[in-house]
Amino acid sequence: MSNSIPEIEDADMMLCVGTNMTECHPIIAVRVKKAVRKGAKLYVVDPRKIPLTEYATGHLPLKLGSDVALFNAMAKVIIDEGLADMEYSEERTEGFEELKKHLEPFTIEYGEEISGVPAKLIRECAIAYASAESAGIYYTLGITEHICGVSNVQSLCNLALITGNLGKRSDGVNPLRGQNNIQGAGDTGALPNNYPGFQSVDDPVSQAKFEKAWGVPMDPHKGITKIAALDHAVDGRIKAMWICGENTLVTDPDVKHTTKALESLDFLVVQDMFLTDTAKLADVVFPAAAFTEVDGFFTNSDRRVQRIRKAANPPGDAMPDWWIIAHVAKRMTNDVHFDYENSEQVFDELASLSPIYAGLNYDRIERGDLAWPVPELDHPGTPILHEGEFLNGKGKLQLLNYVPPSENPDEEYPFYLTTGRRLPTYHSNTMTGRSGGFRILVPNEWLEIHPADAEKLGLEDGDWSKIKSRRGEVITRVAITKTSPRGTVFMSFAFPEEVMTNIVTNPEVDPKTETPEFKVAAVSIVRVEAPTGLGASEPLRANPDVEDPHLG
Ligand SMILES: Nc1nc2c(c(=O)[nH]1)N[C@H]1C(S)=C(S)[C@@H](COP(=O)(O)OP(=O)(O)OC[C@H]3O[C@@H](n4cnc5c(=O)[nH]c(N)nc54)[C@H](O)[C@@H]3O)O[C@H]1N2
Ligand SMILES: Nc1nc2c(c(=O)[nH]1)N[C@H]1C(S)=C(S)[C@@H](COP(=O)(O)OP(=O)(O)OC[C@H]3O[C@@H](n4cnc5c(=O)[nH]c(N)nc54)[C@H](O)[C@@H]3O)O[C@H]1N2
Ligand SMILES: [Mo]
Repeated sequence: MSNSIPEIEDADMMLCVGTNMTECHPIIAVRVKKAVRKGAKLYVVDPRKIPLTEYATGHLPLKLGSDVALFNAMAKVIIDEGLADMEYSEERTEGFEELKKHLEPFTIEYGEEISGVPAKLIRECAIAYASAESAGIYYTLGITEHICGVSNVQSLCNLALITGNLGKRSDGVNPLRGQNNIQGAGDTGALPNNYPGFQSVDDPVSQAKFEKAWGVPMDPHKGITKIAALDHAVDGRIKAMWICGENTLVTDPDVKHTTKALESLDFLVVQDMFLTDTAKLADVVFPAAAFTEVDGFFTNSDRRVQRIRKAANPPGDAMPDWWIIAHVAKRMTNDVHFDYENSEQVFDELASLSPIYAGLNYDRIERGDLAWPVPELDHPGTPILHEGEFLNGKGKLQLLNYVPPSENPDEEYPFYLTTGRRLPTYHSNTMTGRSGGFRILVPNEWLEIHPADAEKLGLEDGDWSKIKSRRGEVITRVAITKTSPRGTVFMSFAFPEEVMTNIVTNPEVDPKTETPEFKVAAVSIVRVEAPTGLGASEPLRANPDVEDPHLG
């Protein structure tokens, strides 16, 4: 995030895009609700009527994958109405005139035609965003898990840059990070293109620095993404794989392809807390300790570096992840660099090699209130990025075009399927599925479908249906609800033992990030008889229309 979480409650305007915050980031959503209570405007851009819309000044229910058309139209309104911050644009950005010209065809009428959001509402939202003193953008997977994910994000950056809403309190462009320590994983170099501290692997200065520190030559080439690695497992270029903390078989798109990839490997290692579907395919399984069973550090969504502390002993042979990796590495290389005695030594090495962590140590992160960059030991941290200037010079405005999703409804597959999360379950349910309480809240999967679509298909609430895409098919119950718009259905992926949702999802990726288009697949839906064996008697499910428990 460019800004810190507590600031959100002082925003004057919040633009929440493709983020089902009350279910997926409930703690952050509390700040949004507080801001609304203090009088802030809230606009929600999401195809579905998610619980956050209950608090919204306006809900823009756009068609799947049409964000660029919508945000370009908003940018044009802002410029045409004279609401752009010209001083900021001149001082801190480049390409304003080019953007203005590029946006000429992106009228609000065109925006309406592509996104389905009424032109008037697009205009209202644009004016509210541009006229607010501090307007923050918050987004999550609804815009990144598309073949146009990068363009989607850049179209939001354009809005922030032309209105000067980047670099001060309660504004910014804020991706809410997904898993608890996904930010920390990136910080420590678990990315194909960076050393720890986001230092590029193809930068000779960084290469020299890490060669000196680690005493071995660095590979000067960027690595590949997981998506590419699975493809290479199929084509035989990759023979062995080590999967740490991921249930890849269940959570990657196109399960048939993933299964083939993992089965093609000569050697698979899985490091997990549980014997997951992925771990069952492994030659070696390393039992990992849970976050409550280890000492270490996590970096959260707003870049605050925090200690985690051991509260219980791990069961059986389970060991901390860093310990397992270091011990295998030591046996492979006999390199003394892997002789860490504790997680603090790992942290100190990270800080010594990464300028953004240079001013941190275990004492300084004791209270967990410092956001990186923290370049020196007496530095107070940087809760707000880009204050006064951008690190890389000027903010470049991007000339973006609308690109439709890679699959769109046709006669054979007449519905859009979008997938995501529900509050009581976490991803493949390996963890939440082990708790009885969660099972009461969400006992099984269901397909969320609009009443008009259900009627056309002869479906009644609780009926069983077959959802089929170009990749394969699954069977699940249906829940009739107005949460999803007509023509678009929704499923989670939390019950793989019954409904392997990712059999049907679309493996097409954004060409820059190789993030799959989990958010759009074309599917057909037909009513089927209840399968024997599965949930035999009464259809079990929680009612999705029940009020948001966080209301009020
Ligand atoms: N309870 C719970 N919380 C979680 C998780 C969990 O599994 N369970 N997972 C965590 C992780 S790793 C992540 S990444 C986050 C994900 O957090 P979110 O991204 O908020 O969750 P999703 O449900 O995947 O999808 C978000 C929204 O995108 C909308 N959407 C779909 N297509 C489009 C589109 O084309 N445009 C726009 N504007 N919106 C669209 C969907 O309707 C949905 O409401 O949640 C984190 N928090
Ligand atoms: N259809 C569809 N598919 C999606 C998405 C979607 O929106 N739609 N979203 C995608 C996104 S954003 C994400 S993040 C992925 C999530 O995909 P995964 O990360 O594969 O999902 P999880 O079920 O959370 O699996 C995490 C695994 O880590 C293990 N684990 C937990 N803690 C530790 C630990 O400390 N150490 C080790 N070694 N293991 C641990 C858990 O037991 C679990 O098996 O799913 C992706 N897949
Ligand atoms: Mo995620």
